[in-house]
Amino acid sequence: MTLPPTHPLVDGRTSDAALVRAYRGSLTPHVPVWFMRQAGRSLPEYRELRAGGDMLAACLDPATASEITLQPVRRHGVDAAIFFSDIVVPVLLAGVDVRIVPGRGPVLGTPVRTARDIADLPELDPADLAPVRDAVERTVDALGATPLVAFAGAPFTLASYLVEGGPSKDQLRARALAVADPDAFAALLAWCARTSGAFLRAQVEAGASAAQVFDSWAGSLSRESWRTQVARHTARTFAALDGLDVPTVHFGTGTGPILDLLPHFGAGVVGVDWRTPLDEAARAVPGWPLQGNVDPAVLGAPWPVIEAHVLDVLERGRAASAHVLNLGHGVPPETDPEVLTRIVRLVHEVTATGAST
Ligand code: 1CP
Repeated sequence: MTLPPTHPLVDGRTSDAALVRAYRGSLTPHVPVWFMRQAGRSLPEYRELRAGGDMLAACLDPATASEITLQPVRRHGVDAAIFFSDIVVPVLLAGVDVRIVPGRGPVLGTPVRTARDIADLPELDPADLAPVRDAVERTVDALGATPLVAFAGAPFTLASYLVEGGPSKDQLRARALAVADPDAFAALLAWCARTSGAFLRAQVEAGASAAQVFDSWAGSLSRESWRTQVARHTARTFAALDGLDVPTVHFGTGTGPILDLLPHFGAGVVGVDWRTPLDEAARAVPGWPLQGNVDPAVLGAPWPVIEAHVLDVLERGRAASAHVLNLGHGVPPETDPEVLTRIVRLVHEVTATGAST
């Protein structure tokens, strides 16, 4: 299926947006900017709306998920919305017992540790993604010319939560499974790729104008393990979008050693964490649009320090064929939202020459 004529990328609502143009490597009137985890705990209006309610229930209530997605767009004037959901939403919708524990993250009722556990994982029925489609449709209607970014977890990042049973420091059990039982590990990654892929495709079909895969924990793997055991499954997540012509972004943390490999596995744009300067990243992936990479640790500093850092990121980003300013990872919950608004203004002002790429 190709995108329907009423899709915002097709009917022209977002096809000329700075974000979409930059992701496609075209000239933009200013460097576009959005922030990973821009929706969420840094915003008082989010805390008020959530007020102790269950996180996954909020994700599955279309009106709530849509409102939370729109909050940072209204407040900061960012160039994109990122759909408010979580990488484990499709896992829950497949029928796996998973919760999000406040202050901690996704926790499994029963971790998935053996070949038997993996074979028993239920398949996601795409019809069960209806609340996701509904939330995306409402959001896209409200956004008008601002593009919505769809997202999903990359197979290894999702698999880490399933195997570990929750957040972990270095994904040791997941990496141990890769060594102890490579076939079971491959079967698990294939399940994750199907599940994440269906989640991503549903968002794009419902109106998202770009798609980002979060390979957040790719950096805990060796280059060799990522290349030989994981990369083809990440590529399958992107391949779920076959036939839908939307720009795609691959983001991970600690991916410095594998940056040069990323463009070969399905993404058109490379997201860079805070560890690799963008000019260095541009040398690793010459000609590719880059997204990043303001250090989240800088957001609590006095404004002149933040400003100097953002200007440095912009300067280094000029080495790329196109640049979308973002953070090198998510917004820390304690961030003063006023700082994010000031960054958006700064980026728009200093790059509004009409000649930025
Ligand atoms: O603006 C946005 O980006 C909000 C939408 C969003 C996204 C893109 C949420 C809401 N989660 C995610 C993706 C996500 N979830 C990733 C990939 C991005 C990244 O690397 O940060 C990962 C790894 C998760 C898993 C997860 N969910 C964690 C991390 C746990 C760990 O291992 O360190 C946490 C804390 C959650 C819960 C969660 N998801 C989202 C929010 C706002 C929250 C906090 C819930 C709350 O209010 O308590």
